[in-house]
Amino acid sequence: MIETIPPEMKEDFLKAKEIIESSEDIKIYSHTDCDGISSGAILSTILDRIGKKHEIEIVNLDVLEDLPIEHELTIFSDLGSGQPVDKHAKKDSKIIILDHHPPLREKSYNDTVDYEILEINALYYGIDGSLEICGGGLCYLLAKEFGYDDLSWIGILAAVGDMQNTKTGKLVGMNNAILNDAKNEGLVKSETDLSLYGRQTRPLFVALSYFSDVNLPITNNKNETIALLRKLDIPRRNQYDEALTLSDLTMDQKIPLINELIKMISREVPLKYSKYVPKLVIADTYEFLQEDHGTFLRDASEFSTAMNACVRNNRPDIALEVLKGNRTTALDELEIVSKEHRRYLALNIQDLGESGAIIQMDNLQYFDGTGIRSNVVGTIAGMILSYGDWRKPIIGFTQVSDENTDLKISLRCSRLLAYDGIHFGNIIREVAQSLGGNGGGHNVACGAYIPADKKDDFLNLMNDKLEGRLMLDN
Ligand SMILES: [Mn+2]
Repeated sequence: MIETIPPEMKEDFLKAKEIIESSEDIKIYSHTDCDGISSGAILSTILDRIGKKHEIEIVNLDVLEDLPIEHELTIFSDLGSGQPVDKHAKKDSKIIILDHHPPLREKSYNDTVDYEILEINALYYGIDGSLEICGGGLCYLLAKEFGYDDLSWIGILAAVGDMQNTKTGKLVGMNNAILNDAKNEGLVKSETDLSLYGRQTRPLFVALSYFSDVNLPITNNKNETIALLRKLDIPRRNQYDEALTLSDLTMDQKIPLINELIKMISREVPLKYSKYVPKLVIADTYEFLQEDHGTFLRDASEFSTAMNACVRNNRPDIALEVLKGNRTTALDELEIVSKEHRRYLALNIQDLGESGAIIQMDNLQYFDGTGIRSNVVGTIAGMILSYGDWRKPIIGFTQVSDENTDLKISLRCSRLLAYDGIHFGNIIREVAQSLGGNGGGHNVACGAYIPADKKDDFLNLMNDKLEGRLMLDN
């Protein structure tokens, strides 16, 4: 794995810098997720600093198919490589693409067209776009060419939001190089530590109750988590008499908790999975040092959730302002959106958590999410996995939108299944494509779009495809 920018890539970043410097009318398109927002925020900050007027739009992939190219320079970040975005390019159009998804075009494509298209895709340089760098990382490397190393922390947020650290428990390759920049700038601290979601803002007994990679006695059971903490002599409140969070714990308090969790998980998992158990509770954590302690902004993972809440509630503008440092009103707005987002999720989970909502098949489980907004069905799938069987993936489906009757399908699973080598993103793509749809994504979190009448075929095909690939017995 490489941690220095390959010379050919460096050359392309310099070319991108020149194109930007020589353009006056610029449009940025970026993706509707944390990585896309981070990418857009970095690009927009570069353009602000060098005094270039620009527009930015955060879009879903489907708008890229027939996009008019109307500006002198159009920049695509965290998307564009997999779509024919230059379909309507004119003779004098300039296009830059910064992406880490599998590219449609060869690197030499620019030589075959009569406009300028500079595509910087991680894979062109032998860099793994699912593990070593994401959209935000690429945009940061461009920012670095302008001398803006202080934007490195956004590259870290992007990588965590894009789950680039899920499989390895840490950032590797170019992501690690970006992390080093962020450390040198004094912006990020990283530690190998007990890893639970909600490190800064969730009371520890609540954070523990959400553990769902394996169903434990403490899963969804706050009485049990409170009892566990009492047994380990860990208090409920911190030194300021606030609810104690993971970030308040000393290493001396964490070690017995880590050991207890590993013991508990090991009791539940098949022997074959034992070697992966420590990875479920120990991982590198990333803390933004310029943010206040005890806020969601301080922890990369919690910060990324807030960014996603904004885009899923059609308020990417708020997320962009927060990232660009214009926080006077944006933080208050973010608070409101996050609250509304949590309320919406809780409401739907309450309904689905009731018995009978999760239907079991041999190798998967699913729920009918009809009525749930399609852009949160994945989040909800992840949250109700703990009410189902962690040994199988969980699939939820709902109608794409009021106008589009196709089904949006989302899949989530325990990280143990991914550690064991299954890549659900690839499986779901294959199955969806065989039914006239499309899909893809990460190994533990992915999705697809299929025609509404193919729901049963989809479930049966997925179920067949997984036969013999899961560890269903102890
Ligand atoms: Mn991305």
